[in-house]
Amino acid sequence: MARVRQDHPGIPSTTKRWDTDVHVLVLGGDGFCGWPTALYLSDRGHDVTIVDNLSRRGIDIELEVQSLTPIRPIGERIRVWRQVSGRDIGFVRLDLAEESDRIIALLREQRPDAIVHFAEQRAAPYSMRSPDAKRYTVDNNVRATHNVLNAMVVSGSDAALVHLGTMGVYGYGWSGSAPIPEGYLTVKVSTPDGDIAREILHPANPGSVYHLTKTLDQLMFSFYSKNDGLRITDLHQGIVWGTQTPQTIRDERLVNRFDYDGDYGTVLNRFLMQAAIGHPLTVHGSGGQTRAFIHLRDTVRCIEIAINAQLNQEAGGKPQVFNQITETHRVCDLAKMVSEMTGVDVAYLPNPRAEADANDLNVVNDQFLALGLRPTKLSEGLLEEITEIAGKYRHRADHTKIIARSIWRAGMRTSADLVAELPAG
Ligand code: NAD
Ligand code: USQ
Repeated sequence: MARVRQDHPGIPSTTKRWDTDVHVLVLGGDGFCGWPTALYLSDRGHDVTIVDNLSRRGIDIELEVQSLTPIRPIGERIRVWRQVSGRDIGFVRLDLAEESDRIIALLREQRPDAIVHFAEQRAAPYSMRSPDAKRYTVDNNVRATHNVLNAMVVSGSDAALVHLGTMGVYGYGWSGSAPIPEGYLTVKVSTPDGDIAREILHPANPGSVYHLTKTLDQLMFSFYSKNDGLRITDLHQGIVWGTQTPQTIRDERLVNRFDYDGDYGTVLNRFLMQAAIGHPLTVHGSGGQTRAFIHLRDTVRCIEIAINAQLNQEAGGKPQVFNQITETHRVCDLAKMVSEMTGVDVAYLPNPRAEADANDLNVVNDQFLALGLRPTKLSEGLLEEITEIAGKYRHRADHTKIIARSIWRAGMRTSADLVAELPAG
């Protein structure tokens, strides 16, 4: 049944074809994934507006660390993009967690066809570093997502909402011979009349307060799609590696951010940066943790594919879930690979996180492949990252920020504690 836009009675929300000049709001469009996505969509002919409160830049100041790459202020980024591409990108500075009325006004004014939601506090270690950081992560992420959903209902928006979720909602205790499905699990329920099959949201098993917020997001999506017929896609994305895309390399002032510190740096990008400065590669524990990965260039393509898929289906179904990953690796194997390419040693450090020392990970990612994604493999991009990004900007690295210090439980020790306990001299 076609849905009718509440403030446009009589205009049925029929399925649309993805086209050029589709109007997209990129929430969190100043961040690591959001900025290259905004440029990619703009380059593809879409009308892009970035919405961001610049909180990530504020956290850099709080942590006294900077992106390895010299990122420019958002206004300059947008001006340079106009110079090199001839295309405008809008920018609205707005806090999605705090300014619900402004979100409603924005949706009424701009009537986007699609909304891509990247705007959350996304670092697991940051979310575990202190009681304040835990509260901030929950308040920011849960309220931001709920405010967006509520604003869509109030403004009568039938935009395709594409949210960046995480593989971590499934946790790392299941897999093995039973592959992780895309969002939903069919279970057998025993009844007196025999077994019946039911499809449920895959059980959530978060490993940090940050991951917990993503599991709460999932429930909000289920409710709002059921109750209000919102069209929602949740992308369960793996760890993103890489830095640049064909758009961000057009001018050095468009360079993407590259986090390497113990809170925000993700494992593979950290290893690439560590190799470039000759720092031993910081494997937590045995390195038997298996995780899913995707290159940033594939992230931006997946967003467009997901919007297209959502716009081409009837509104009102359950949320679509895609596992946005292209390969899985053990942390120790990544370290070995980078070490063999560069000659840098591997250091096995006390693990500051409460996580399984080793796990299998078998993930279904059929939908994106069926929709045309051609993945960038690790083997194609690693060396380029080491030389063109980590090597080029290594002089900007603050070596004191590399070791991860956020601990999951009181009493856990990090390698920084162990070094501090060594006798002087
Ligand atoms: P990021 O921190 O670089 O970017 C997030 C952006 O959102 C920042 O620019 C920040 O200022 C903005 N933001 C945060 N809270 C906001 C608020 N209340 N109002 C307005 N703007 C706000 O993070 P990222 O690495 O680009 O990740 C983007 C999304 O993708 C996140 O939701 C994250 O959970 C998800 N994700 C990231 C990865 C990864 O490896 N980076 C992997 C899987 C999923
Ligand atoms: N790790 C190391 N050494 C390091 C850094 C990390 O061994 O120097 C280990 C961690 O202990 C963990 C694994 O590598 O076992 C992954 O850590 P990570 O920091 O690369 O990734 P994670 O904390 O899971 O978070 C990142 C993003 C998050 C996203 C998630 C996708 O910050 O936004 O949701 O990846 S996923 O892991 O698939 O859930």
